[in-house]
Amino acid sequence: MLRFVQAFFVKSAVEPADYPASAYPEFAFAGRSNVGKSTLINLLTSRHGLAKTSGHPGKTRLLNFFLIRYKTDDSEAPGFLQLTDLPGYGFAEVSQNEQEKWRKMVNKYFEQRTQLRSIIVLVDIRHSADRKDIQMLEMLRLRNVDHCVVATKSDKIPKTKIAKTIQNLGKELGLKHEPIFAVSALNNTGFEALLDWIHSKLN
Ligand SMILES: Nc1nc2c(ncn2[C@@H]2O[C@H](COP(=O)(O)OP(=O)(O)OP(=O)(O)O)[C@@H](O)[C@H]2O)c(=O)[nH]1
Ligand SMILES: [Mg+2]
Repeated sequence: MLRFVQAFFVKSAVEPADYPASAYPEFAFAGRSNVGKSTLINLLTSRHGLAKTSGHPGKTRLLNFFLIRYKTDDSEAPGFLQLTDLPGYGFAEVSQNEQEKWRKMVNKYFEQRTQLRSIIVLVDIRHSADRKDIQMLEMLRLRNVDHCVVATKSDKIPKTKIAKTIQNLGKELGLKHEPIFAVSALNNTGFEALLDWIHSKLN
């Protein structure tokens, strides 16, 4: 089992020259604005104000880097990894110019962040597959970037429908071997499977 024991905000950046210099394995959270990326980081780290969240989409505008000290059952020694909160996409009030800036910032990150292990793509469990999410997943496939999908806000649908809903969503999103997990920040459920998956990428 993987446990995050300490979490720190390192810095925000736009350009690769400003990314943290550390070479720890890194996992990034991507998805539409308001899907719950920052909330998920706070829950995984049990630090509620760590990543700034908001009821208004478009809260996170830069790449935000977090350093995590973790422990696993198989080792006494702590390890380190990093999480990156990516700014959300698909926010209607954003100008063309801003969208282009976003595209450049995220593309550079995918191309140049050498220790990037995997991307965690978040989708809202209530919505059917979204064009922007499909585009993001296609881009990750093309670039050969390892990834999984997390369906957020599972508290918004009946418990009995969760398994079938994520199975359908996975199909619609074109997932083949990549897993899809359902989580709820409200009920604090679904994180173990995601943590196990992150753990499996660490060696
Ligand atoms: N009911 C419920 N609400 C959630 C859950 N996760 C996030 N939210 C809410 O969704 C809203 C957006 O959450 P954020 O974490 O700020 O979303 P984000 O993806 O970081 O958004 P941007 O920074 O704009 O890209 C907040 O009001 C959260 O409280 C969840 O699992 N269940
Ligand atoms: Mg955010």
